[in-house]
Amino acid sequence: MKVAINLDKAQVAEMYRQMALIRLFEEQCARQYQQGKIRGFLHLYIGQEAVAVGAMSVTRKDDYVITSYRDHGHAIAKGIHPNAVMAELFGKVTGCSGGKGGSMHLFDIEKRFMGGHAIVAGQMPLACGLGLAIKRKKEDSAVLCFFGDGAVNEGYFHESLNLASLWKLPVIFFLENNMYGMGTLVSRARAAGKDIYLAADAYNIPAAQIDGMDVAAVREATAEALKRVRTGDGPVFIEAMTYRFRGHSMSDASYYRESSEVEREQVRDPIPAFKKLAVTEGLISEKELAQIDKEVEAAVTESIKFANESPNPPMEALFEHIIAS
Ligand SMILES: Cc1ncc(C[n+]2csc(CCOP(=O)(O)OP(=O)(O)O)c2C)c(N)n1
Repeated sequence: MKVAINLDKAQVAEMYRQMALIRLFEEQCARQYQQGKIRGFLHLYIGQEAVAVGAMSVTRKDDYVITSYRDHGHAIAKGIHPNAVMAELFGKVTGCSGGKGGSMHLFDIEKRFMGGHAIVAGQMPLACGLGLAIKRKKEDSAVLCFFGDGAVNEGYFHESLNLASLWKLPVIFFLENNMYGMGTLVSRARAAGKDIYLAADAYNIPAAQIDGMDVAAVREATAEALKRVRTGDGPVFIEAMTYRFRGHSMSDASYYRESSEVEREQVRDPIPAFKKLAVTEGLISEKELAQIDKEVEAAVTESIKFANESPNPPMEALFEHIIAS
């Protein structure tokens, strides 16, 4: 991990708080799922927190974020209250999508969080649409579009990169390479093997590969990318090398990888690594970290209480928000 030298004390505390919050929130999600409180699909982001937190730490409120079904971390980092996320996972009316979206379809228009999309790569053309709207309105906000390594083999990926480059759209294409698309190792699914960021060159898009386990490196790369995107020079592609510590979803027993591989990767866990670095650099004390941990625990406990006590959507809402064609 690089030296977090460019961060001040407040930024370190906030980035640690966000990562710790997302981690604990999701550990509790797994528990709530096992207890039958959360149903349907549940894809945990555990291990990848540095990507969402590092990226979001330099965005503005008027920037858009759009992502895949593995969306809890992005939603919380974009500022959606944990209560509204947990309530959504419980299917309650107080959830950020009114209890009708669930884990894969978190949404909050006010926060400019445009989902939560279950179709692999489906968020990419939508990101281009958002970028086009920004451009037409002559605004200088940006779109951060997160996707996994499985998305890069879809047609949408190529069409989106092509159009975004051609039309100079203000989109950051943020690949979270966690090594697997469900149970398929990236090198088994992609002819060109590793270094996916090189694919952006075919579309004349500047690209970089970064350590996605280093929150400070993610922050720095995003800040750089935002500069270009805001000046109207077109999209940027970032490949963040990361790893998911849990299964693809709750029903995945992870038979496709050795547990020794997971243990080896856990040495790169972004949270203890950032903690250690920040303490060594004198940017935060063990006491301050413990206080943040306490606050995070209280926030997660509160989110479960809130979700438990919230009502289900009313019967009358059954036919609302349905598009018929
Ligand atoms: C178009 C499409 N094809 C297949 C699926 C089934 N599916 C769901 S998740 C997934 C793997 C995607 O992996 P990746 O993009 O690497 O994201 P990750 O799960 O690692 O975050 C697949 C194939 C789908 N949802 N949509």
